[in-house]
Amino acid sequence: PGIEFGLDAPYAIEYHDSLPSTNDRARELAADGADGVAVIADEQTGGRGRLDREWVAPSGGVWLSLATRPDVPAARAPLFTLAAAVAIADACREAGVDAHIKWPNDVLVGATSENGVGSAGDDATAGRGGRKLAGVLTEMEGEADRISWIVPGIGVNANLDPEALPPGAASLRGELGEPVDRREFAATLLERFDALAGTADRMDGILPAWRERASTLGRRVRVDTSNGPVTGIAVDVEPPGALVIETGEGAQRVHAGDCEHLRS
Ligand code: BTX
Repeated sequence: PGIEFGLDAPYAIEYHDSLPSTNDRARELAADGADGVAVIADEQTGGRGRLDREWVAPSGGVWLSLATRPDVPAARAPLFTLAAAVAIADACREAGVDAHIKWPNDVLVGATSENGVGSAGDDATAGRGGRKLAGVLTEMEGEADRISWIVPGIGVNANLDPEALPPGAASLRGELGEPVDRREFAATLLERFDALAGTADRMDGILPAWRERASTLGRRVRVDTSNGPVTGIAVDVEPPGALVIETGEGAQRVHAGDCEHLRS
């Protein structure tokens, strides 16, 4: 534990060869007062997705969680998830992979056409028309008016064989045909995230960047929310991260849920 990862980044780096989950370690650090530490592991043995789902995280990925204590109201927490998705998409593009964001937090590669040709099997979370390259799991604690800590957890399938991943997954190596420099990738990602997170108080710094990189807007979607499914055309994302869906019976805003891109 605590090996210097040797990154030139706006965060202190705590590198581990193996951890159950970088989010668990970053939560510990953040609850202890750490602000601005990136926990990175080569492998996770108990990686977590949203809603208690498993995140497969063998050696070769970029598994990274940030221990942060930003001075913003808890209602703005979704912005950090959007910022993480933008940072991932930008780092992927810099590495030469044309990645796009599916609301709110999946980074996908592959067909972006309306018909979603190239759909990734029957994994509903992978969504139509794209294979999942990365995901974000943000965890936080705090009062309504103030975040105590927030841990954006970022998982990118970097130098992995897609065969070793669940159906519907893609990796940078699989797309490029050669491995990426994970240090360089992580440094780009952290720099980008830091710049975006710094605009969270304005509410408007992250959304334009997100809109530009998203493949969800303009498409027919179904979002499974805790109140049931909402189907319609995704028309916009509004502060602090709600998806606006035109349902035919008026616009509905959804704040959380699994989004599937539908064939139109
Ligand atoms: P999610 O709930 O959107 O996606 C989880 C689903 O994605 C799984 O049910 C499975 O179908 C699929 N899946 C699992 N592993 C992979 C993979 N490696 N690539 C593509 N698809 C996969 C997304 O949750 C949030 C993931 C965050 C992961 C990071 S890694 C660093 C940090 N630590 C940790 O424990 N979680 C975060």
